[in-house]
Amino acid sequence: MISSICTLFEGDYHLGVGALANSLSAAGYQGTLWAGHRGPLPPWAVKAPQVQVGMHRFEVRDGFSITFVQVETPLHFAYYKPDFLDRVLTEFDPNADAAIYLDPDIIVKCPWHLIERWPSEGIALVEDVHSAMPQRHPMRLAWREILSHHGVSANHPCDRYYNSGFVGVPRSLQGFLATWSKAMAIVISVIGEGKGIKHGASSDVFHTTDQDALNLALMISGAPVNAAGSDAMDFATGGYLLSHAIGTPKPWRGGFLREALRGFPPTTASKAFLRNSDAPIRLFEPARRASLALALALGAAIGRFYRRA
Ligand SMILES: [Mn+2]
Repeated sequence: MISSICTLFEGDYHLGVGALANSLSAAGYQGTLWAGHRGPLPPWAVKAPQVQVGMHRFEVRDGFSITFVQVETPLHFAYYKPDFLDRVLTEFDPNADAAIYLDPDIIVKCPWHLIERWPSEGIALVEDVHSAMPQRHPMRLAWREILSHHGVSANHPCDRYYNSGFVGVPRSLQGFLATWSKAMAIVISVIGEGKGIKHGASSDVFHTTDQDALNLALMISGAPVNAAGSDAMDFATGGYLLSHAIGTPKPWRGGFLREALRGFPPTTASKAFLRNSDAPIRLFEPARRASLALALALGAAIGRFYRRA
């Protein structure tokens, strides 16, 4: 089974893309990472030759390259995920059996073959930090009511809530992407355009908007899910598949010491990022990397005796 992978980034999230690519390289990935972006190429890839209009190819190592795809959409990138996955299957890699989207703040920790077959005959997903969301959870009841006002029924039983940072879709379920986009359009019509990924309070009917839309799409479509637990993104201990640096500040911005003194020691995902920041793609000058590593070690030491409950 051939799974083609993609990500989306802008601004300094290119540092996350570089670390993701380094981790994919270590995992033994062969092929292309399709990286949609707004704005300039990353500083570490400025010399990447143009292969088509709006496309630049950067060789990570033998057999693995990143193709940067200039994306023209006014949408917040979180809202663009299903469209970009659809482009991978239709436009970029018509021979792939599946397309996998990974956020640029994710690191792959396991051998590639485990990820590659994950979307076989089901949507590949990881449970979110708070993953229990029973079928008749009050939020699901609210969602069903809003969808019914839009003439959409969402009665397929779901009892888990999934993270939208990693989504794998087999070609046989490509139609799921349209359902996700449609759910997104309904969410946007409710909360208004131009909003980021977090909206209002946790109790708002739509809070993590693109992710809520993903979970709505599962209720609408009844698509089979190939899920791993929240440990698979290092939200719980014992994970070995992926590491996801959710929230802020992102690990490439440092601040490990300051955060540790606020009671938030460096996360497993921050450590995974730094481990993958040097080869084959060198993301930082040695002095900068050393200072990040030192702050991370000190932050972790502080965290051994001082942390928020
Ligand atoms: Mn993320």
